[in-house]
Amino acid sequence: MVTMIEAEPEAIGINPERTAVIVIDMQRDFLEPGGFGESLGNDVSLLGAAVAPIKALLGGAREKRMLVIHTREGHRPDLTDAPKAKVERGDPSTRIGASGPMGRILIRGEAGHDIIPDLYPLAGEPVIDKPGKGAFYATDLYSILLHKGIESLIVCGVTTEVCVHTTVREANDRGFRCIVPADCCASYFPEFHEMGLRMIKAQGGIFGWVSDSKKILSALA
Ligand code: C5J
Repeated sequence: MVTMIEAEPEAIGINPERTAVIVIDMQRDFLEPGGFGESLGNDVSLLGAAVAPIKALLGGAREKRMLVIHTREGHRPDLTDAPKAKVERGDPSTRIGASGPMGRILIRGEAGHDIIPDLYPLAGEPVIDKPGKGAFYATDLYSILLHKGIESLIVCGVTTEVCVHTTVREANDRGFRCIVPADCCASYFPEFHEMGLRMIKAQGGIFGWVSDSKKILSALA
């Protein structure tokens, strides 16, 4: 059954049974003080705006029994999957792998690497641990989506212009229709958030469609 979702540059029809919601990197390391985001000099409070809309979106998606997938950016404790070019940036005392108040920064298994309590995955929802910015690179996301018969994605999370954008670009090239709910994404740079969304929907929707949680929820209801 096709559900029409109000979006830009135009409305898009999806089959909820063949649509997955992907929540990108809503981790303590990005949203809470003392983690990776703050170590890079960012005001992490700016990302909090996306939490309530994502929570509402997940409520509607779960009610519809849609596939919900979560991602976490991070690395192995021995850093063997972390490119030197990524690690060797910034002050060594706050780099990836350095010790912080939530454990080692951006390292799997540490408190900071985990998803914030408000959006914690439900049992059975796949969690994809990704070493890069895109959720398809060096992960089994593509095979999960293929095996589940997924055609369309609702991609949200943080940050709009980095991991959300990279994932949408990767997904678009793999043939998935991507809808990005604007209020369910956030950035440390509000202007990058705005521009990132504009880039997705420009040129007739070059990477996908931009909508918001209320429009998606009313279409699913
Ligand atoms: C960043 C992300 N910004 N999840 N990661 O490094 O967007």
